[in-house]
Amino acid sequence: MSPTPSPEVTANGSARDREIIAARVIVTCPGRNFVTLKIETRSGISGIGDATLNGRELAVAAYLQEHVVPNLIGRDAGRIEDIWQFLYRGAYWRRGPVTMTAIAAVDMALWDILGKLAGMPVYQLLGGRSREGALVYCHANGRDISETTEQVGAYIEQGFLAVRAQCGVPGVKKAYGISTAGKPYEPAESELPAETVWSTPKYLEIVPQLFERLRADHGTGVELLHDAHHRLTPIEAARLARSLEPYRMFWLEDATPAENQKSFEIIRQHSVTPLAVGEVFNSIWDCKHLIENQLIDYIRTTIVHGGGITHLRRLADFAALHQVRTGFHGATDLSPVCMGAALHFDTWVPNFGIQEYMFHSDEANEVFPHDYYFREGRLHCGESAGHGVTIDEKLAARYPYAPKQLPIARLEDGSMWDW
Ligand code: GCO
Ligand code: MG
Repeated sequence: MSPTPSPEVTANGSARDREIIAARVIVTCPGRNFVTLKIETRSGISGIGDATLNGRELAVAAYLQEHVVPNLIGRDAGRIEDIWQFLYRGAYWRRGPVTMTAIAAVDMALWDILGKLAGMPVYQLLGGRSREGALVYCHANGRDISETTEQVGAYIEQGFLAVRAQCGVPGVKKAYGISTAGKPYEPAESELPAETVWSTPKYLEIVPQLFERLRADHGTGVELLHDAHHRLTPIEAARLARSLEPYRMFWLEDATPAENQKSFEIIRQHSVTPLAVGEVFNSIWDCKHLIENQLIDYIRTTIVHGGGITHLRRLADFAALHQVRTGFHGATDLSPVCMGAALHFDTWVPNFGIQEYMFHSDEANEVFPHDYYFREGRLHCGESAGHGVTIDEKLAARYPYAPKQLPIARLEDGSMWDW
């Protein structure tokens, strides 16, 4: 029964040691749903990858279980690039959030395994440290401007150097980014999508007032960000971007939906407010025109939804050629596993901009023990081999999957709009 010896024998094990012998999908809900892929090798070393796609968790779990896992068994976990190409090109059906999230989970787990085999943190495998820590921004929100400015102040006190600010919109019942009283912000609240109502004119009235107040209250030392969450048409986005210029934004995010990448030209023609986009992108092709034409300043596509470290590295290098920097998505619906992997990437990538940091619940942090930590406005990845995040499977099993979907938005006349 002895298998053919592999020619690829290294100090850190042979291809036989690296052979993938098992892979399984773990779904858990410590406060919110997370999907994790765990890959095991013959050496006993295993790695994990995040596969969470908010509101569509089981689609990715099934894609992994049915179509990816059977293809992994018997492969050399060290052939990260080839496995990526196999899953991307080999599937015939390319791209899309489900496929790219599944590929990302495999890729993250393989980099984790490689790091453990090499005895190195992932950032070291990527080329080593470019900085001491990753500048992060957290989320401040409030029902009105006063509540928001108070929260911005509280985060500055805690050492944050950059804060995203959102506030309630008078006349709009459930504006994007505003928490339900006393709870941390978590938009996927119900089994079927909550219906929210949207008014762009009302929103455009309040946002410049919010940032005028924030600069008056907190000065110019703090970086301020805002997320329009795909609600505006290009010309409305241009108007907002221009009206925010006096407040020197770090960025205006998702000002308009980006399927039509050319639409960002309209915003650029009218404003010098820096633009960020890409949390819903899955590949370099979603932002090729945006980057090549320098229509954006920050690309937000992150490891879990963009095909993993292998594809993001390609995207970041392409962005660097055009002076576009990274600003990875980091909402709570991306698991601590993605955060760990992203922080290694952030520590290495030369064209780093900023990293989003929403705080996971204590339960989620217990299910996913990790070595990254916050200090003085920055997140720091740890020095353990791999990406530094593990899963407590016993604990995970105590939190069964609970179906939840993101809300939808309609205009005041009932027309469907972008949430
Ligand atoms: C952000 C995002 C989130 C998304 C969420 C959807 O900038 O963090 O816009 O708030 O809405 O990740 O699942
Ligand atoms: Mg966003």
